[in-house]
Amino acid sequence: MAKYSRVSGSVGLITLQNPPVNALSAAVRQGIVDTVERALSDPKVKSVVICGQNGIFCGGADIKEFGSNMSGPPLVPMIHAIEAANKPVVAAIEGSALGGGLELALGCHYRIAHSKARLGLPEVTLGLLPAAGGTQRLPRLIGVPAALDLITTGRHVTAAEALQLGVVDQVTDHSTVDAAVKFAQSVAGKPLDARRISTYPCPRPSDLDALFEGVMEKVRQSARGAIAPVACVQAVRAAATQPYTQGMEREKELMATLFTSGQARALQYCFFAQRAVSRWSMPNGARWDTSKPRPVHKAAVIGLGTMGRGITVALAQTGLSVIAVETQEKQLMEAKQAVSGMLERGAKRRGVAPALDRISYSRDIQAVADVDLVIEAVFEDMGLKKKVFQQLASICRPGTFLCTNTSALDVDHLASQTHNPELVVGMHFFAPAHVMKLLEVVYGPRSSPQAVATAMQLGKKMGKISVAVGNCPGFVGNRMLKPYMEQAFFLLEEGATPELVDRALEEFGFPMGVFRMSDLSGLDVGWRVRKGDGLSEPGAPSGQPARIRQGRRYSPLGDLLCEQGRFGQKTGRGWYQYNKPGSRVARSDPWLHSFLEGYRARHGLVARRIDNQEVLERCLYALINEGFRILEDGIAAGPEDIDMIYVFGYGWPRHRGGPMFYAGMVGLGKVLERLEHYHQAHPDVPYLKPCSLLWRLVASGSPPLHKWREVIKKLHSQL
Ligand code: 3H9
Repeated sequence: MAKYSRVSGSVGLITLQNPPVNALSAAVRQGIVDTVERALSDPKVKSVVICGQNGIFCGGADIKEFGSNMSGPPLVPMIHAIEAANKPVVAAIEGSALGGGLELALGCHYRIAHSKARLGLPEVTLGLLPAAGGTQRLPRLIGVPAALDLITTGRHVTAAEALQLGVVDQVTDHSTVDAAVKFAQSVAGKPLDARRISTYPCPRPSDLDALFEGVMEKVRQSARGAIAPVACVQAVRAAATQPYTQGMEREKELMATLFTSGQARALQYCFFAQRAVSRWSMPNGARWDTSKPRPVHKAAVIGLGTMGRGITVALAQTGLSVIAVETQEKQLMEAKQAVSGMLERGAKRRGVAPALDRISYSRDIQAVADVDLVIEAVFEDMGLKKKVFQQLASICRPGTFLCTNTSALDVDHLASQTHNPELVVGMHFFAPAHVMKLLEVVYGPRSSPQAVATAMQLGKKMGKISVAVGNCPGFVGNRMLKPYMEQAFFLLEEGATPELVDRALEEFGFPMGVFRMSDLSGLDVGWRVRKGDGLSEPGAPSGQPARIRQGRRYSPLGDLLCEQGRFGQKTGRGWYQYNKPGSRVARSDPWLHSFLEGYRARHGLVARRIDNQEVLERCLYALINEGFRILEDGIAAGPEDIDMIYVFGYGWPRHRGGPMFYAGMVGLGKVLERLEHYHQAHPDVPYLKPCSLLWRLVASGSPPLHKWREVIKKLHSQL
């Protein structure tokens, strides 16, 4: 809806009303059409101001309407009518003007923004392009290179940058609506021809072809298979090379392709899923809306290795006081230097002062006695972590939340080392912890809802996508990674190369395939875990067949590489070779290929041709199958939780929505059929055996993802 009033005698004030972000729903669009008509036909009104209620101009088209039959007046003619008006129309931009919201403002004759406002055309992040004239008006207003940057990245700019670029005409620190009304009065009756952006010629850079080729190449590379950024470039090219009307036709045509694409569905699903995961629930019925978090002002980090340093930076940048504890003098000094460097670089990027004085360093764990929350980030060793938790239990004041940054160890076991297990949760950060967006908040059977709520809120404050998950080996992310990596190893045994597997996964959209990723994070990490699980034994296995462990197929390939000191990038050798230790450019390694051949020969394995499809099906469906098991076990509350963990923590391409969404897109029946096929071929691989929830969903007619929770509930009630 839109409210109409006349202010200061001669200004028609139109206020968009659709909380929380004044999205352009059918009712709002109708409201705008009606109120603009009213203002233009009222002889007392000499100029018009459009603003949004509750301090936000407009968050763009109503994304919820996209999946349904769209009704109501379309945006394009509505914006044209505003631009063609014979009275000046001024946009008063507070809060956000995004997507269709900014396009509406670009149709106005003037734009005045509050200094704290943010503007942008983020349609590309939803698998779309700005199709209400944004791709045609913005380049005409600010030039092709700047418009390409904003439209292909979807980034939001500050009011100051918008002013500098020429997107807005004025910025105010005071009431934007008052400033806009005053401004509207001052321009009443003035000619408007020079204010209609669609009539501007588009500035044509002299090196137009080279510019677009360069941008297109860059966009294709970073898009990793996403089609919207490419379409955005094509639309802006039309603005630069064709008259406005034809450019608009091209914009419409490109949007039509994007609008119905699976990628747009996936990206819009991610938009809502990203927000939905904050509405967490636990199997015992505890929920986000009935659990009150406790404020955290002062936190401590124990252990200043890579993870501890990143966590310290993230906490300090959030504005908390942090006590950073490291018992080794040398480590402490190194950490202090590294943390200060990270804070300084981050502050420089954001144009703020570094939060160096928020951190105090100590070698003595007693220093954490009066904090509100501790995050333990010592070496991943249960014995050591247990000791730290016992110490914390006796040092910290009552009520202190004790969190562990373990990536796989039993949170409940650690909780049992304390007098108050209800105060213990896992906070599983991802490296580098001050950069990566994902946080798994792991609750054990005894964690209190308040502890979970507090960790979730702290995560949100730190700018993380926090997902609450149950306690099991590997939690959600790493648990699903296991079958994925296992399949990749098996594919090598059967005839694939690391290059072939990685290429298939990278073409799918992962930034790195499994082997390049493993080289980056270090092969020794998994080796240590496998040793801990009793799977890997250095040297010859004692009497047991090399390729069977605990009654199931096992590949010792990773262990064999580690035994040779091939730990990946850090040693200059892993699944690939590198120029020198620490180098990042992976090169194919002939040694590795002959090693694989020798290995196959030793074990009587005959290499066969493996294609991309098999790589994707085996790796991804095994991972997805484990995702269904996680849902079945109640470790994740819903498929959105799993998907956001994979999108934000494991490089799953966002335009494919996450593994569970992807399974729905492929068709649950097909995933089931392929898993069955592969399980028949590899009966000694339990991860390939379709789990009962998948069977159940297929038997229930493969309902859409938002209905899975009902099937899961039924399954649980029958157990
Ligand atoms: C477009 O405009 C296409 C055009 O070119 C036209 C083509 C013809 N629609 O993020 P928050 C909901 S495409 C519907 O938590 P914040 C959101 O789901 C659109 N709902 O708040 C959430 O609901 P819930 C281009 C929307 O203050 C609630 O509002 N526009 C929309 O942290 C609060 O959201 C965009 O991509 C929407 N457009 O951030 C902008 N926007 O409470 C998307 C939000 O149930 N929006 N919701 O979970 C944003 O980036 C942020 O929401 C914004 C506010 C910065 C505005």
